[in-house]
Amino acid sequence: MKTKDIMARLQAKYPGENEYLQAVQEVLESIEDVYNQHPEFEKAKIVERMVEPDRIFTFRVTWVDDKGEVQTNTGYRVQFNSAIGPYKGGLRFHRMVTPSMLKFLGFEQTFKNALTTLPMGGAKGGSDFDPKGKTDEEIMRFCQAFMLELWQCIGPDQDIPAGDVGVGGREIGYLYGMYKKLAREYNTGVLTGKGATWGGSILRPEATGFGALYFTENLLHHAGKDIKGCRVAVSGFGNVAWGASIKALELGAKVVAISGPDGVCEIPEGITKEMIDYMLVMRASNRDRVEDMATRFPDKAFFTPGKKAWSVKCDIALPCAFQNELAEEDAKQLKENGCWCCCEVSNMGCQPGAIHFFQHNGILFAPGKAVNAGGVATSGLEMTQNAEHISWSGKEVDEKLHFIMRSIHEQCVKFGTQPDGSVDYVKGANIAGFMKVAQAMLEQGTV
Ligand code: 2IT
Repeated sequence: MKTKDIMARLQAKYPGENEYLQAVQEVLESIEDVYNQHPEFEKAKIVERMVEPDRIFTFRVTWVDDKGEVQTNTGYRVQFNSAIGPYKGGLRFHRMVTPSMLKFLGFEQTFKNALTTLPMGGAKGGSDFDPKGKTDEEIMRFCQAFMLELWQCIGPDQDIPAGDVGVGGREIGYLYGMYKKLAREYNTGVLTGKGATWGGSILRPEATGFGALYFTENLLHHAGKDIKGCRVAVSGFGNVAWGASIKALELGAKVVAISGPDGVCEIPEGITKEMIDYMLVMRASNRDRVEDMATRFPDKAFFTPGKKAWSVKCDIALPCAFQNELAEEDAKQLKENGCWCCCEVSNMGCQPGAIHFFQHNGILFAPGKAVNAGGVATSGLEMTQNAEHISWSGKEVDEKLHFIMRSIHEQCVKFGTQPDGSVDYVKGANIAGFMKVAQAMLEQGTV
């Protein structure tokens, strides 16, 4: 297998699908050497099959806004790979959603889910619906219209969606309500991220952020460092940034920045519990503005329009917002400002140039598919609880999450340790995930 040849073919076949091509390139580069040591993979054309989704559903979603105007969006579900379990992955509602974005996310999800130690295949879905400025009623009507089509594609043993950007507990509630009505199935295991009183797992809302900090602790420990007292810059203020901020504070770090599409809020004395709670209010308002934090806490948070979180002095950078949010220039600025570690929490949050810069300048770096896997892993734990008709305590879920993140770190170290003793976490995560999926595909024959 030659990455160059496969990429040339995919570029010709899917011109302009930049996020998808970027995600595939990153994985193929990492696994090429290992792959070529396995002639049985080459014979079964594992890579050629793995880069193509199993299937993609595309559907029209029509709904009526508060003014009585008819609105039309496009909905998708990309079922990427089912080698190690039923399709699993979130739904993203964002105005920029395209098939390329969901293909990149479904592809990443396949490897991430393999790392969790749980039996889940990879999928992703969503819509170009823009939640910004929408009322609660509009969100509900959109979710119901979306499920009118989606319900036929999903099921607790086939495909289990969850949240992602623009989809949280509120949206999962509306989606599940409509699913029950259409399917006349009352199995809560068809969606994860549900409310705690109707099948949701305790700690699922926090799990992506908590897991990211547990992974960061493992990585720092391996490098002989400690998170206590570190200044942490977080991008975004959504569900993931919220969970990461809670745990960073709990572990004795100081969150000195959060950001939004409008700019950055610098918080010199570190974020407080009250401010973290306010992130939930900001998210529920659908205003998509981080400036609201500075308006609410004028003595603590200082807003600068148009700037990113990476302009604030920190030790550790945690991208928690969107793909490609951290460019090579940002990586350089972080280093100039003394940053020595970046754990990518968003999916593909760092551009390739930024990752190369970190790796060549002695900055510890770990990729999203390892760092953020605690979210989907806890979704897997939610599925188990639903299937057994039980619910675990927060303590039980947290212990399992700790174990899973430790195990993901160990897999990265196993497959990513370099001759000089340093760990290439990108290689480690990609090879570990790939080997598991490839082996399963091989054993299941040519399908
Ligand atoms: O990117 C992700 O891993 C998620 N959005 C969570 C997916 C899930 O099924 O919980």
